[in-house]
Amino acid sequence: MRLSRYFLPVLKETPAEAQIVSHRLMLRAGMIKQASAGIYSWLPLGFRVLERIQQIVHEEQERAGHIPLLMPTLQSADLWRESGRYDAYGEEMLRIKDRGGRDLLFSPTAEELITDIFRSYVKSYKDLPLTLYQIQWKFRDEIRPRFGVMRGREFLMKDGYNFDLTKEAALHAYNRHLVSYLRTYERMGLKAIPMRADSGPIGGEDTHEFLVLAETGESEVFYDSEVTDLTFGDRAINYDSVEECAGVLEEFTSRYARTDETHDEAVFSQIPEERRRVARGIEVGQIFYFGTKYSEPLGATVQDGDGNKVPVHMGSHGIGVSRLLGALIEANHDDKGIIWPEGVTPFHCGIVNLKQGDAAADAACENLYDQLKTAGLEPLYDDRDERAGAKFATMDLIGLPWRITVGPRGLKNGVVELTSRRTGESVELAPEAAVHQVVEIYRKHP
Ligand code: P5A
Repeated sequence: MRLSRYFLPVLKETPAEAQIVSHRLMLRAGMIKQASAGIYSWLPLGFRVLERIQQIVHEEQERAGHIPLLMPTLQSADLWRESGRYDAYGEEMLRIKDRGGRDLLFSPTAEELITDIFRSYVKSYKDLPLTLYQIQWKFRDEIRPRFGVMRGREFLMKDGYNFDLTKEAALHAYNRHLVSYLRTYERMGLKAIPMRADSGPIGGEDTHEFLVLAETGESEVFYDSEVTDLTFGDRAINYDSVEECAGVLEEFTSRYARTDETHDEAVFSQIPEERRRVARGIEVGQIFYFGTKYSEPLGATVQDGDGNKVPVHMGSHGIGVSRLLGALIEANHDDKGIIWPEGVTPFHCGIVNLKQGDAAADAACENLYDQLKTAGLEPLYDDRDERAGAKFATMDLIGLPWRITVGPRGLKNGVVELTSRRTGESVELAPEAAVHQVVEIYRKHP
């Protein structure tokens, strides 16, 4: 992409309404624009990151054997009356009437609708296990939408639902989701810690939230510092193996890590004092096992091996896709702007032309641009007729992890400069070597 032809409405001023750094930077970097309270338009740069996050979520879900589909945002109230949640959900549910006076609602979650799909088609245990998921907009009429996309009213969620014959099989699905979520967040360059939580209006006893530690997080959390040392890494996992998935769950959840809703001071105080931590976190996902809470009232049954009709065991599993942008920026920024991890960056590499209109500089930039694109990367070339300082400020603000700077002086010596946004360190290289280095870096972040 050439910046001169892109739509990147960066702001010079710090928006007064934004209280936390991620919200400020998303507005300043021209990623989002508030449409009304808690509802945002996704401008091109923000939309790109949103898409990259979705791509990682899809890849990791499919790797775990989960199947994507898409359900509507507007749902009939009747289905929610069947489960008993139409009244129970309260003020957070946006209720709508159509012209025929029928009650609709904007889906805050989709346990009812997916259960209706399931009961319409699946009749035998032989079709199990089954996990279906979507990435779709949700609406929750939060009392206090705030912090930009972090607590929106309209927000993008990955929501998945597992259907299993037995409780044991459904708990395997729970563990499988835990593993796939660990991988998903790590690929984005985020450390998200599973913590025992409360299930709220979704229901069930077994539930973990995934929290990214951040001072601006809305949840108070209590944990054993040893949990922050754990990483999943690139180990191979067989998602069909009950033992392997249970082993990962054990490894990642046996130490104390809880949100304030489930915190138990008596248990916490038994951890050696130097390992006890009280902090704040951003909830970027949550997994649930709730058994037959929806399958029973909605009649989602299958025939088991003995020919008996039994309600299926279910769980649901959510990732806060749009909230993740806020969490990523809270965890990756400095006073100049955002610092995207390679896994989610909107463009792989910036190209800054220090002297637009200089024949040698222009030609070298065009060459770099073509070579990066040929290698399958997406560069952002700042080809505007602007001062170098302004170009650097824009690149630092939007946070591309790598920048190649091209100027007539360097070119006379046959070099350009490759700079890491994170460390600020630069190296001088021949243009082809700079391209090679960037390509190598991204080979590790497919
Ligand atoms: C699991 C999937 C559920 O709704 N039903 C389907 C279950 N879980 S949840 O924890 O309530 O939501 C899943 C994730 O969505 C994000 N989230 C939000 N993001 C932005 N703004 C909001 N107002 C908001 N509410 C929830 C969180 O990341 C949450 O973990």
